[in-house]
Amino acid sequence: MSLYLGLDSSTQSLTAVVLEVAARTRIVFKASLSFDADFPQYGTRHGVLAGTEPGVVVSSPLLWADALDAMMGKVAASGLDLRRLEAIAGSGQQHGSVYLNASAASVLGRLDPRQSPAPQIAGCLSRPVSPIWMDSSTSRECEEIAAAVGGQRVLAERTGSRAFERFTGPQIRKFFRQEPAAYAATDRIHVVSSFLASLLAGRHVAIDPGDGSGMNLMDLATATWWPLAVDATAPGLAAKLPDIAASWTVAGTLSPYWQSRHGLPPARVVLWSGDNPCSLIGTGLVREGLAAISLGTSDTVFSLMRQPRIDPTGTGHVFGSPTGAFMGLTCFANGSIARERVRDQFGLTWPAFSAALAATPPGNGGCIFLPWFDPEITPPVLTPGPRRYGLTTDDASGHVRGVVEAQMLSMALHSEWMQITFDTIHATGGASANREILGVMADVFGADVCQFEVEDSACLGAALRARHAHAIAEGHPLDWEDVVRDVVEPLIAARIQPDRARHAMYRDLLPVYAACEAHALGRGPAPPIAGCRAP
Ligand code: ADP
Ligand code: XUL
Repeated sequence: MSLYLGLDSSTQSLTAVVLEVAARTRIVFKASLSFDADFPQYGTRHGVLAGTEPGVVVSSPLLWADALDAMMGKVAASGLDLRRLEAIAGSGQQHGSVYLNASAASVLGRLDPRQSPAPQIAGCLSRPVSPIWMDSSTSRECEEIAAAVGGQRVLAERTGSRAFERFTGPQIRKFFRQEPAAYAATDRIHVVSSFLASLLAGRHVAIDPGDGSGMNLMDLATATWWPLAVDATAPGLAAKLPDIAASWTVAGTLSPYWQSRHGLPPARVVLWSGDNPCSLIGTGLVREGLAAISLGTSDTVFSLMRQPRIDPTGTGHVFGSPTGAFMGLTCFANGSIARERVRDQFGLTWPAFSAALAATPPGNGGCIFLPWFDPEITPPVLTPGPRRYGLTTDDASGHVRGVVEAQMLSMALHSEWMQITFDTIHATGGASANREILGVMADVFGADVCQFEVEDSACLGAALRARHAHAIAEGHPLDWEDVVRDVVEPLIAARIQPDRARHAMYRDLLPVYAACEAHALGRGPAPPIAGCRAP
């Protein structure tokens, strides 16, 4: 019997899952720490620090390190026989970057086990904060990088995405431009995933192609840094970037720090990846023809791709998959946070939100609500503010249905570029516990929707990746289908089926939704809203 630990450092929390592999694979430990509630000394709200300028969204790498320490303490106190812990892998919110000076290389390897990691690595940061995926402040840098490599289309074909504000490359360029001295003092730039893996291994480790492809810096076909993009981003950047290595690379063993501090064994530390690539594994999308929707802080829709197909509309991404193939993904910033805004605005609980959704007619009487509370990634909206078509501001249930329908219609519209035919959606993320929301998903997509026992598929995917990499390191590789068997089983009894008549209604509503989007973005005439309430 062997144990494998998966960790997921997401926007708002750190989660851990331990898998036990015997005749069957099962989950024997699960725990979660909330950044806001469990680490109030950092003063985050929804996992982020209060912004200084519009569009700027940062968090604290020391908070992530403290949370990792607390979680390793919880794992150590779990009562599991941790001598059987073979390997650890992790998942990180994508795109966020951590800036370290030259002292990190030695400090990471000789942390004092009597103290928590945060105060010990504070002096290694050449930038005290980390810009994260919600940041939308780098439009200028996006334009500059795209122009320098021959245009957005060239950048997308080479790296899998056009330049996006939240991607690491544009963020690095902005840091170089605004704080040249601090940039010069930076020896290594990690993403969230490779930073936390480096802490565990006690030395700088590589970035995997899943997270490397979220930087606008990696050549997707070869999984190596693309010199033209690296040079277009900032001078001297090539020397500051970690290596890129296959997702199943063993970076080392758990450093002596974790062994002494928490009595953990020298388990293998496998490269971490991004949360979406890990979710691909944790929702069982290890072959083409399946799709998943994650309803986390962000909402994402994704699917495995054997060959990369770039989004001609420029909204979607192609990332590396931890299987060695590729994944298509479209990301929506106004996910759970927008649902929460509506819930809180009308003083609802989640059960009351669900009841309001169930009590409102599908199609919302023809009203459309665009829930762009925060800057939106898809479609790009830099000046936030919700837009209402036919909806009065005091209509609580109209807003509840409006936010969910708009999110689902937007996902359907902006995932067409992936050209995947699927009849089942694997739902994951915190809000996938809500069956009323999943009902709207099933009706809009005309597909069955499955729930899973583990809602944090990124964390589960990380644990499964640990197992996969360990098997390779032991010389007896496993098929991915075998890796995900037993644990990533959709809950059959919980399958939600679409209603054909409602699906037909949503198909007719999709062009109306698209027209509202176009109108709100100043790209089209006022849409023909039929049967809506007075504006
Ligand atoms: P992260 O992206 O940080 O990993 P999670 O996947 O953990 O986020 O999702 C957390 C979110 O799930 C919360 O912010 C909350 O809005 C949402 N959530 C939790 N329970 C429900 C529910 N019953 N209905 C709708 N949303 C929910
Ligand atoms: C994906 C994206 C988000 C983050 C946070 O491109 O920006 O989904 O990974 O979870």
